[in-house]
Amino acid sequence: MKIRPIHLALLGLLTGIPQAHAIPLSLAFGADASASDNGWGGGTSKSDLVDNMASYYDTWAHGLAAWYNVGNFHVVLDFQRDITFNNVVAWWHRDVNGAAVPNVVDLQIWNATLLAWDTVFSTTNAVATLGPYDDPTTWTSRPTSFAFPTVTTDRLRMVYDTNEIYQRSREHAWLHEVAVYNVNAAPEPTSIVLLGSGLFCLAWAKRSRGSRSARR
Ligand SMILES: [Ca+2]
Repeated sequence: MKIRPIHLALLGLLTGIPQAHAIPLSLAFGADASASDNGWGGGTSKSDLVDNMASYYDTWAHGLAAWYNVGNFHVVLDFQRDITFNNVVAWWHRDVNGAAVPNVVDLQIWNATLLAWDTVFSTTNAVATLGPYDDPTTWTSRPTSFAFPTVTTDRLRMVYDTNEIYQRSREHAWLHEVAVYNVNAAPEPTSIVLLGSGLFCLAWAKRSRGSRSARR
């Protein structure tokens, strides 16, 4: 019997295997993550911030939670190499209507000459960019997306104001992921070769079909 997607879906239902969602592959996947502190409660895992997962299926206890009203909280991602990017997507644990999402966010990159952080993006209205839950059936999160002119760096720091959250909603923020992307980047040479090969095959197939039709 030929295995079709419907068979896999039925197998998943019968065996209780969750259908894991996958966010686009982050350039920060596997980076070294550190933070202002070690988090608290179920949110004490810095490595969860760079595992390319916005939802979890085994337990609620994932990600990094900042305590209430402790001023600026920050997360540092050390990529261990220079990477180029222009978009950061922060995923916030099970937020309801932005109550536990910061409005005041700065993104900074490391300036190795001045030995200081350069701010490349600032907002006081991050909740306005809040997107839908990644997977509402499980321990999930919602994204805020920040776009800025393209930068190249080996370290990113995201700073957010916990006081602003507390004053607005008496909540605290809890990150599931800090994903990094280079949006609209020029395709890699390998992609161009693959695309070229695909176009050649398509043209060849069309020509073959045309020849067969002509012979009929
Ligand atoms: Ca994660």
